[in-house]
Amino acid sequence: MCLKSMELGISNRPAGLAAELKYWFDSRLLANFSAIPAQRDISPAPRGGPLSMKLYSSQTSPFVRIVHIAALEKGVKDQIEFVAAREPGAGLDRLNPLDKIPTLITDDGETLIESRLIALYIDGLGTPRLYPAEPAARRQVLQQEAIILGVMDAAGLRRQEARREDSEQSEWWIGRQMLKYQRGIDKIENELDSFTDNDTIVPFELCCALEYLDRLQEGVPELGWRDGHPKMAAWLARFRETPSVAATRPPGW
Ligand SMILES: N[C@@H](CCC(=O)N[C@@H](CS)C(=O)NCC(=O)O)C(=O)O
Repeated sequence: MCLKSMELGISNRPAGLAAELKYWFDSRLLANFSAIPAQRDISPAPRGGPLSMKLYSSQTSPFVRIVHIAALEKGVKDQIEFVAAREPGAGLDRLNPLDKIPTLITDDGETLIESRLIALYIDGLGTPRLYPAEPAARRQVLQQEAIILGVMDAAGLRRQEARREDSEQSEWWIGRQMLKYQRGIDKIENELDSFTDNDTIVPFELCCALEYLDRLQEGVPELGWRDGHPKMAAWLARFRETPSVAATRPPGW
């Protein structure tokens, strides 16, 4: 491989190649240093092996929960080490400039941010199911996902505003977020069958969103969604018993 194409390779897969080079380099150094047990402490976990990926997470993040469910549904949860992102020294800000969870380090050493990108990556580790391959069906899933995650973002921003001093809160900003939130959940209620009558990521995301809204509503009552959305409430009562959903419910939820 010529230098130019190596450089291109590096720019395409910076973290992965860098990790591989470091591994090779460290292995060579340690092989010449007999006092250190050869490789045992430095070998990366085998690709696809137990704990070969790292997920920066917290127990209560609904966005992390989506990724966790995707991993369970795809049977790759054992490959993921969950790292408490908010522990001192976790260093998430050096990996993700947005300093947000979820952030995934793949077994290639690549850093992926945003729940939807990570869930897409996890789905691609086996035969895609959570995001259908057929273009029209895939677009529909991505569109419905955008609405659900958008509702979560708007509700989260509304909740954050409530944490500011009363005098600092913006009525204009609150109104904007509440409109997005209300239009979003109304749309989902009206099209509930299309959001839930399938085997994709969408019902799982909707469940994570609704249980998250239930928690936010404890601090901001206007984020309550159950009144006026009876179809969603009845659906959630059934779907919340799905094993991967029940297994990832934060304690106390
Ligand atoms: N759009 C992002 C949202 C992720 C997000 O907002 N995560 C929260 C925790 S639930 C976070 O890390 N917030 C820290 C911050 O915004 O500084 C995604 O889908 O991953």
